[in-house]
Amino acid sequence: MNLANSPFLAACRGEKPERTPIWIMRQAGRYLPEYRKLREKVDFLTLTKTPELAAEATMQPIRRFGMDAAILFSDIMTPLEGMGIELEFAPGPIISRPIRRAEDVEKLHVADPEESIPFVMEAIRIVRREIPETPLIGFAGAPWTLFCYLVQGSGSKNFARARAFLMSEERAASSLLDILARTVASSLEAQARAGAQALMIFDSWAGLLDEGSYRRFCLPALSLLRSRLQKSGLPLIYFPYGGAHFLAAVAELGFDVVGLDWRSSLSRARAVLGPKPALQGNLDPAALFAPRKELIRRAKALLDEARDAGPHIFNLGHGIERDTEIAAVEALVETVHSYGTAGGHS
Ligand code: 1CP
Repeated sequence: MNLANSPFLAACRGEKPERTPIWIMRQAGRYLPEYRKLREKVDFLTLTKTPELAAEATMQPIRRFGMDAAILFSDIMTPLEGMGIELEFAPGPIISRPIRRAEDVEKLHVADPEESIPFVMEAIRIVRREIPETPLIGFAGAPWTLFCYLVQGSGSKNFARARAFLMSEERAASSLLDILARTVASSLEAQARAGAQALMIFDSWAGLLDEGSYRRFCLPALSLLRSRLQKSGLPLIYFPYGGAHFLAAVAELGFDVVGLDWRSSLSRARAVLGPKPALQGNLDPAALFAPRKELIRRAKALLDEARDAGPHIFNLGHGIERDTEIAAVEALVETVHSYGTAGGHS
């Protein structure tokens, strides 16, 4: 098959593919026995920094389930070491010296990906060679989501310190978001040059902001990203987790694909976003723990709703949970592939 005609890339371009494509956020990970086996031998950072192993983890879910897109095995925090940040994983990211003052921001610089993360581009080249028939998604964290970890210092339920930094150090906060946007743009451009076919921006903590703060702090950084990446010619996917309350602002950014979490309604999102972007999502990851019949009923209901809501890429509404059963994922992929055809019910 010509890669450009793959259902995933067709949907990204806003066309109606012959069948609905599916991939799953965090599809490479601990619910897979073959991933756990890889992880027995090396820690997470080593895995992301060893191109052969990162490529292997990327391809595992493709081989097992025949997903319609691969996503590079890496992490949103990976490009930050090149900015002068010290980073560990336990298992989530830990920043040894969080950014707490305006002076801390002045010490940071925009990272050059070819210098600081060449292993990412090498992993992309290996995946391209090994599974040329499957489109590969390169990705990065959104500036605000990376800001959350850098200021808070680790994961958190509500990132109160990061939100407070926006209020107390407005100029330093904008400056940090700008450095992050430039670092992320360079990383995604390098991933595009190495052979990625689509680029995704994970804004996992966007939903913590009210619309005013989102517009004031996130829109400038995201429009910088969007205008730089438009030149790559690749489809851009933006996933504002928990962001249903500011989708009108997201609409102004003009991304090719918008990811939705499971609380959003596909048809309501379509009404706000207009006809252009493809919608990606948004089955509740918990549905994979429901009785098989209920899982399939929900997947079909989502496909039915999507049929009237324009181009659609099937996905979960957030990352797959680590104790998800393999058989449930198989049933989901099978359902989407057989039921999600352009022609309708089968
Ligand atoms: O122990 C392990 O094996 C490490 C666990 C792990 C994994 C498998 C981490 C640490 N990152 C990853 C891979 C990863 N992270 C991918 C790989 C590709 C795939 O989807 O298959 C991707 C896309 C990410 C992106 C990522 N990392 C996000 C955005 C997506 C989301 O879930 O919202 C975020 C927020 C992170 C930070 C992070 N890295 C790792 C963890 C456990 C976390 C979350 C920390 C927290 O709860 O705040």
